[in-house]
Amino acid sequence: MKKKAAILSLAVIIVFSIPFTNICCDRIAKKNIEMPVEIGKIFRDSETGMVFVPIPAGSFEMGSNFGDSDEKPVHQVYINRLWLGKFEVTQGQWEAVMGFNPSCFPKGADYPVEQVSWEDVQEFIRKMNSQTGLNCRLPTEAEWEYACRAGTAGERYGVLFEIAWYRKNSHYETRPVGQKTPNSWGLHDMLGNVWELCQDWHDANFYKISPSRNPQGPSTGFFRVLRGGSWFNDEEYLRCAIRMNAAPSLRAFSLGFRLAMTR
Ligand SMILES: [Ca+2]
Repeated sequence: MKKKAAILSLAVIIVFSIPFTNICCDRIAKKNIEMPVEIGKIFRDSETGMVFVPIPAGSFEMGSNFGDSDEKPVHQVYINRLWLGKFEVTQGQWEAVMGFNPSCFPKGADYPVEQVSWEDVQEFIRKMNSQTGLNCRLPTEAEWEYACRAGTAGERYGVLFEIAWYRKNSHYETRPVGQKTPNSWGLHDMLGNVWELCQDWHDANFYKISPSRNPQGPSTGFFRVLRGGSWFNDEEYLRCAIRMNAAPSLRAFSLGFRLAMTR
């Protein structure tokens, strides 16, 4: 964890209109995952252009026996169905809702927004929900890891160079969202590009006491959970199970988010 803290500190210093599109309604039998009738549909919000992918209810093994201590013990978790952003929230979407672009790499509407804190994101969500009538929020870290894995059980959901922007291929900057190969549920850049804020407070020992259904994290804490690694990180940080944390007020050029939605 000391290494994680050092990486984030360094980052600080340097500073989706188509309504429901039915593509496929096949039922897919997959162990422990209840594929819903919605699988294959997407939802695009007409106000923001934000695209959401349906995440089926199901169970998965959360954590890693090969990662850091806060990724253990591996434990089974059940997640209710939800919708999750197909992409990281972009600079164009942030600016449309908030009226400004805070990003360190303000290079275009399709780039992920960064330099936004957990607290900033709560204001973005409040305004976006008010404008759109949607019910958006940050995903829990259990929802995030479940969606990242998309039915896989390894350290990653594909070959890293093909699925993620990270230190070895990013040229030390963010990249437009959606250019890398998505996971099997259609989610892009779950690993890499920008770290993604989650709803939960971080507790390194939470997995020892975690509820088995829809865990929400500890009720209090000092740091919020980040997931997935960024353009700035080496491959050891680009894993489905890795857990990073940051103060709720922290803004960093490697830190962004994607939204969850319940309807
Ligand atoms: Ca990401």
